[in-house]
Amino acid sequence: LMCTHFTVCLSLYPLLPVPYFSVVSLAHELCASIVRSHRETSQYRVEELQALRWKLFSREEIQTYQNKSVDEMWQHCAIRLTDAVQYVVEFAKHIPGFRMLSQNDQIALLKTGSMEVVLVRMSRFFNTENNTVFFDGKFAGAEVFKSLACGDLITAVFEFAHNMCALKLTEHQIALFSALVLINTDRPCLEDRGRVQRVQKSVELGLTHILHRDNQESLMHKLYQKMAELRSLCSMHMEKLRWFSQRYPLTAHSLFPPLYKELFA
Ligand code: CLR
Repeated sequence: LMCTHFTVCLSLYPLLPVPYFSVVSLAHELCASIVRSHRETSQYRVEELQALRWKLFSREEIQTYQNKSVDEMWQHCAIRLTDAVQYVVEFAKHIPGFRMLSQNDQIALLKTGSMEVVLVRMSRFFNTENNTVFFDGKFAGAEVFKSLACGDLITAVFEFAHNMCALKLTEHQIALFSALVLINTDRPCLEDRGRVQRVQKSVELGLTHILHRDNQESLMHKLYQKMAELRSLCSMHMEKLRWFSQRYPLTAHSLFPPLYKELFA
């Protein structure tokens, strides 16, 4: 195959008499790049996280987090989240077709999608046996985040992670699903929706391909449901952020990482 730009090939596919095998091999290559990009940007391998499961915060350590002031804890979490977002940006750059989009469209997709992908990725860092998440080097329960004063958001995020884990997705499936969450034509402020749609179609084809291969086509429907849940979680995050910025304008303005402000403010 002489074709290096997958999306062009896939969008031409209905017009050209392309043999079925070459469509499959394109989907296969697209999946391979997305899976590789996911692996290289996922910070920890699943086995590594599995091995760290026994590391839990002590009572004293939990107390220390709970005794932090609201703005201190927000700043701390904003830094951790921004770090995670940076890896998602790196992941996005290697989704075939993403870099062909205009700079504005890349930013528009990341602005709404990066937090959603962080939440998808959170399920890899989550232990359903005790409902804890890997945070600051150890596993933390929801109570660790008490001083953020947004218990409803934390409860919803933990519940989402728990339900995501119940789907028992493979690393391949998580990679393709993350790409689909990011490349979304429903996002506001897109300049060239048509081009985004072509990339989206190719990622969709890739996900369909691996679900078919894994004999789990029924997952597709559940994943679309998860996308709707992600949307409401992220609008809740934005709402909390607005609340916080009103109450603590100084912290929000001068102590949040620039990328966090740029993407969410
Ligand atoms: C998600 C997967 C990333 C690594 C990672 C880093 C930071 C973690 C995040 C994961 C999950 C969600 C998290 C976050 C830090 C704070 C945040 C635990 C594991 C909680 C939900 C608090 C959100 C607070 C906002 C309202 C500021 O690869």
